[in-house]
Amino acid sequence: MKIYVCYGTFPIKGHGHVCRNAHEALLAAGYSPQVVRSYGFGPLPKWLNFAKGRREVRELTGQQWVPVLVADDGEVIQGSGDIIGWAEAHPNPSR
Ligand SMILES: N[C@@H](CCC(=O)N[C@@H](CS)C(=O)NCC(=O)O)C(=O)O
Repeated sequence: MKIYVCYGTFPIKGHGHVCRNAHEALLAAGYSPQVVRSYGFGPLPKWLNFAKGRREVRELTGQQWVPVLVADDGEVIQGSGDIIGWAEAHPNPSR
């Protein structure tokens, strides 16, 4: 399992941030996803979002905002709300 995030999963002003929230939901569901830092910034034009992670996000989703989850079966889930919903609906059966 991979989660593409911006620059990390750090809290922002003690409130978390969307990449962190999605990552935390996966941990709470019993997963240890590979974290891929995508760098760049979603609203920027494509040519400024040249990092490998950001390119992979575009290939997977046709857009370049993170967070994006790639589940072990290859399912791609975009957006923190949908990732959190997926984590809650799919607790890791082998934990
Ligand atoms: N509605 C989206 C918002 C995504 C969002 O705001 N992502 C933050 C991640 S820190 C951001 O700044 N994204 C710009 C980017 O992709 O770098 C979600 O909840 O996932």
